[in-house]
Amino acid sequence: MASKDQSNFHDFLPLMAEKLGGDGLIGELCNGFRLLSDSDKGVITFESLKKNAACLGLEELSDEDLLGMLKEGDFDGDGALNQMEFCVLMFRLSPDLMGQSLFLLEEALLQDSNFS
Ligand SMILES: [Ca+2]
Repeated sequence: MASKDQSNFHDFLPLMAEKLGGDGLIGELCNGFRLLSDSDKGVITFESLKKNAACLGLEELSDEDLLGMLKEGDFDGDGALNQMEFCVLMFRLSPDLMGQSLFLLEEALLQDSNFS
């Protein structure tokens, strides 16, 4: 994993949350999802993640890290991350943020009744 002086999305999220507030953060996460996803399929696949990770400054992550992210976030087991899986994963990867903004995440989850 990245060492302390490299920018890392784990560390980046709480800062974003502070700056943007909850709604802004969800918006940013959705933007992140759009950047990373396969525009044809509308989900994040390993291929789209690998291709687009550099856009988010994640080029330091190895194939193994990327696959780990996918596995970790993939709740329904289809091998890809949909938008809500991605947002949940980002929150889970960032425990500090989780504490601050859990209610916002729950709100977002409630709004997406298709999420199961
Ligand atoms: Ca999935």
